[in-house]
Amino acid sequence: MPMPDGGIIERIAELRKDLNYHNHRYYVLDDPVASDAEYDLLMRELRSLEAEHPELVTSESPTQRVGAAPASGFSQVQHSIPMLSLANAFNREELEAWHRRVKSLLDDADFAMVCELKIDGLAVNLRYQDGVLAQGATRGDGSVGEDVTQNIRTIRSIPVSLLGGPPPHLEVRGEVYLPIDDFNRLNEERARQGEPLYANPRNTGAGSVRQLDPKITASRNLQIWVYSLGNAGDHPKPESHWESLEWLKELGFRVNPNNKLCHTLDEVADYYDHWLESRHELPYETDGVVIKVDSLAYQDDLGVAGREPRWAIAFKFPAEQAITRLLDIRINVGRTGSLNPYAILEPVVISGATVRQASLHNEEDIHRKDIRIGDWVTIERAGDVIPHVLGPVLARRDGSERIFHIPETCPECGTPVVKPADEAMHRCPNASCPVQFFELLKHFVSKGAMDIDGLGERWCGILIEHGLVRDVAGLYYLEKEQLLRLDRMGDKLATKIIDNIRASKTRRLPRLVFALGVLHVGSEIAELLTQRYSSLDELSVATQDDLTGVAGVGPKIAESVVGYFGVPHNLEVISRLKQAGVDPRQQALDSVPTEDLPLGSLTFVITGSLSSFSRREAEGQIKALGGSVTSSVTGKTDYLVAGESPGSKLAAANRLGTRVLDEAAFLELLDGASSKKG
Ligand code: 1X8
Repeated sequence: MPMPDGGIIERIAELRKDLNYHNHRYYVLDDPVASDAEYDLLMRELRSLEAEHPELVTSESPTQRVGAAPASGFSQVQHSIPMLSLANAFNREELEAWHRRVKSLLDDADFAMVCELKIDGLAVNLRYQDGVLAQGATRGDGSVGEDVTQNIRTIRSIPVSLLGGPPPHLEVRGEVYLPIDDFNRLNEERARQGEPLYANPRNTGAGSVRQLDPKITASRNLQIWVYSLGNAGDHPKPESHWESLEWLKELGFRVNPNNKLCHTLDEVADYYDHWLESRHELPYETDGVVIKVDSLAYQDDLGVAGREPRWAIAFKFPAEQAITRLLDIRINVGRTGSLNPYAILEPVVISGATVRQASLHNEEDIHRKDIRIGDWVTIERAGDVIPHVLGPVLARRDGSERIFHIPETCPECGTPVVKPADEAMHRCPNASCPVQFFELLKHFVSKGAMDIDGLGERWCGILIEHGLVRDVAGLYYLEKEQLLRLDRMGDKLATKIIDNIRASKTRRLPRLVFALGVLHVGSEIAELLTQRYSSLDELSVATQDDLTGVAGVGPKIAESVVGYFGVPHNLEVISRLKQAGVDPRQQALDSVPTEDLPLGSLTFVITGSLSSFSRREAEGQIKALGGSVTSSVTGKTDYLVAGESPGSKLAAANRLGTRVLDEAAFLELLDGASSKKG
């Protein structure tokens, strides 16, 4: 049914208005008036009209929340008004001292205060131009943040166009957070996939906002609480903070309903006490209460001291501790054979979560803190998944407590345990210790090592359990039929695993050296070693003296490498790897002129943090392929490698037109270059 053009434009405008309205009811007010089906119908109609008329698509259309392609980095944003920090109070006395000081600065006037929850999330500044979301930025250092607009756009409780009569220029501030339930679901999923768990909702939420790919941000169900009005241009400001919060609500922002206008310090203290008790009923994490002088004129009078406004204070909740019985200390054997002690606790609830285990560092630390089995101990959960044991409650000892000793033999395989004099950890020296082998196999197939996709933790365990692999070389002798006999293994996955195992045969030598799991040989050291030794054979006959001659390799590493190749079992594994065709070679660096290497004469600058390796490892890889690494971006820089939170170097690169590589592009470049190097 063709409509006249004007009709289409009108219909699109109407659909957007309706969708924004329903969006606000659902995501901001948590009070929907349309069913999901009705909402979907409107969205579908808008999508199809926009598909027919792509020229009518605008960035603030409700269809455009997840449209953006992955970015190569974030550019910097200078905040028009600095984003301040808050002074802290840790007890009632400090709160009273703050109140007295404010009162005296205000010539003894009475003043109202607004109490708000302090959200443990990521502070952002949102800028609206003519009522349309124009920019979302992180706090950064308070003066300069990162432009995360495309990610902010995916957060449904952040309006893309404002309701009512917004001023031409408006900035607001708030805290973006990941709800606790969503955090737990995400971690459950990661546990199923055998991936390492995220530590806490705060870091995970912040990491999600600073994702280069907005699709990942969109998948995280982030939320916002808007807590202050920022730069509003020439628009007349409300008289009080409380009124500005009311106005922000009218404009469509999600403002916390638990905010409270208080007139006395006792009311403030009651608010704090209430939330200290009830904070765990909230679906998000809080770490205190923020108290703000309500009158904006008084706020101006009070001003800022350093980076902290005198008119506000954060009254922090105490760190969450609990006291419980330490029932036992058990050992978990790590990949390199380290014996890691951990505490089994009488279950206790902290921060709304039941805690049954806590980490302990090593025997020495346990003895230094005098922690004994049977002790009552204080444990602390500082926003982390795994709490730690602070120490014993000595007054509660009755003499039945037992001093803990690391066992003399490995609890997994019975091999006598060793403790190198210069290390804190005890180790099981048996490389075929079953638990160690499980950890080693997981490491061997992991991304930074041989990168065998499809072989997650679960399948590693199953392969070992069924005796299909007894050492890492065993992977290369696996046959598809053997895999197909396993429960829940389909043809598609079996094919993928076998293909990926085969593909891993051509990984570069430093990756293989790293994958072997030699104690103290991380990916960076592997890179250094293979700049000198061009094959496993050469490396395996290097002496302690030869090895310490390699820059960056000290006696501890050299001893470990010599020790590794001195174990007959390890030599056998290497020989089986070679037989299976896993024997990468690379020319040693000192025998090839740098300019003949694939990255020869190219200059790199690295900024921000990379997830696959440390800064030094990345440098090592670039140098191994003949490139050079410098610290600042100039006209001579060929590439800027930009990890997460890249900072000012990215801005410089953009200014100079330097090519910018995100982590994925950088990995691709390295892989391409190293295959050329052959
Ligand atoms: C930080 C936070 C503020 C509020 C809530 N959560 C935070 N993390 C609030 O005002 N309700 S204010 C603030 C700051 O000014 N640094």
